[in-house]
Amino acid sequence: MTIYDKLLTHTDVINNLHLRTLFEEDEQRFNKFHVLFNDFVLDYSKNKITEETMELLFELANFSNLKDEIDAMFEGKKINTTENRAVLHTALRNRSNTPIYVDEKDVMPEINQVLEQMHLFSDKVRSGSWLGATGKAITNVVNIGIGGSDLGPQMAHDALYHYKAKNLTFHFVSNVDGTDITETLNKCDPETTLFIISSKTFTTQETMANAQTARNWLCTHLGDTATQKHFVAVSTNTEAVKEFGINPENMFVFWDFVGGRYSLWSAIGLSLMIAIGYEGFISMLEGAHEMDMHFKNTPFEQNMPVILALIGLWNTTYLKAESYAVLPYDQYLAKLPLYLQQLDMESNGKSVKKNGKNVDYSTGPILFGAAGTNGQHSFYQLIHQGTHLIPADFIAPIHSLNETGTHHDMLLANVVAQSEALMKGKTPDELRAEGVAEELIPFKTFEGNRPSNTLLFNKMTPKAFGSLIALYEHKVFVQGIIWRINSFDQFGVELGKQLAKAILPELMDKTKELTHDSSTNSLIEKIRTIRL
Ligand code: G6Q
Repeated sequence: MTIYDKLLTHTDVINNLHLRTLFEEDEQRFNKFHVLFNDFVLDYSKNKITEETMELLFELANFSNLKDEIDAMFEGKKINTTENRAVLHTALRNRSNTPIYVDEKDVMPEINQVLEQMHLFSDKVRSGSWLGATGKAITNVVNIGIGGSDLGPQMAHDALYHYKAKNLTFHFVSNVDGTDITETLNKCDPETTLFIISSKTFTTQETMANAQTARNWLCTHLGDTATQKHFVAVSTNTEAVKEFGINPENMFVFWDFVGGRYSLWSAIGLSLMIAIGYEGFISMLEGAHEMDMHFKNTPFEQNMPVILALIGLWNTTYLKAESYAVLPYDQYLAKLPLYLQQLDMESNGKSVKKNGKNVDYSTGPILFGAAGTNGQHSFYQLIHQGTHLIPADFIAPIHSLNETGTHHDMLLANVVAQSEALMKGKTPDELRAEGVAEELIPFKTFEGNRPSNTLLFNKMTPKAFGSLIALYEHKVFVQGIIWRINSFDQFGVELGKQLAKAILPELMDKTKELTHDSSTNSLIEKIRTIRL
């Protein structure tokens, strides 16, 4: 029997068990199903698993050559096969500084050089010694970028807001909707604003449109030469940066072995370094590096990213859960679900295997979430009593950075209560014992048996944050390997972009003939009638 068949057969066993019974029958369940890394604890005992499930999942990981694949990524092999690229976000945080070769060239010297360039620049902005065109210090930093060039820095800025320089305000403009840039510029003074144009390709339509609008605004107020003091670029495309009018000295490079959604650790994190300082940024890299070493060197049975991945894969592919909730009980992590949506869904939202054949199993789930406790008062109803199986990750720091009265105790009580409620449910007998009226019992019954992980760590620090994000990156990687898909391309976003390019001139000129389907033609006509 193949490992796949063994797992499929095993689902019948699991589907007949209830988590409540599993806990009642085995007091050691938590001891068996939790894993530690630094001050992180991942409790995965409230999943629909037994020891046999985990053995089978580890067998699946071995069968998928996971260890070799992990090594291949860290060694800079070109594992992004459709784009013939290495995948080396781990090199960006390689604090041990061991050489890593791509095409026989050690990438570490260049990585360190750019980090140093970021260091010098961020120190100047933070200390007020980087002066704008009229001699004033910077007070507002605007990162213009989209997707991977926006979500990481923005989410990290919020996550580490506690450590942010108090003299600086940060803005993140991504949407091509003119409202985004206009409302941001309304909050800024041209004399004291610095724009960071973050774009790996420096050709992305939205980013270039926003960058041009920002430049026009600046030049209208301060004249054309002001660009030199108010614009810097983060990109792999030196020519396009020069053409835009940014001095190459004010350009921070990165490389094609860094995927957009994995680029927070590169110069794409420049706004974050300005916000939290060089030491804070390095501390974040160290946290990620420690998670990298744990991932690379720990046997799968104690390996946090591997376990998190296997549990997720079990839920998605074998227990047929189509979605997955990420529920951070930390206000600073409110944007984590948005960030993970890109990381997970853009990486593993694939239906073709690396060998070009279609998959015949489910791959990446639909990910959503919100900061606890807010989600409890909206969509948790469906998680508790709806018809869908929605595994959840609860994430919480044990100490708050803002210990205020008993707020944090209340927050923690809620996170622990939610996973208990999902696991145990509430039976009709329990309701009767509480004196609930018979006609209300069906409505008040909770089936329970709903899986969740709980991830606790001591406190939100740059280091803990780095480890947390690296944990999820590696989780996504492991799942991609086992599903045999390429987690590092994103051709799925291309078609819409191409069509938008074709439609743009049609929207702006009503004499252009329309040759789309009747819906698309009518929508374009409607817009033209109103706008032109
Ligand atoms: C991420 C994707 C995508 C990318 C954006 C921005 O992995 O590739 O989200 O980051 O399309 O691209 P640029 O940085 O090239 O502007």
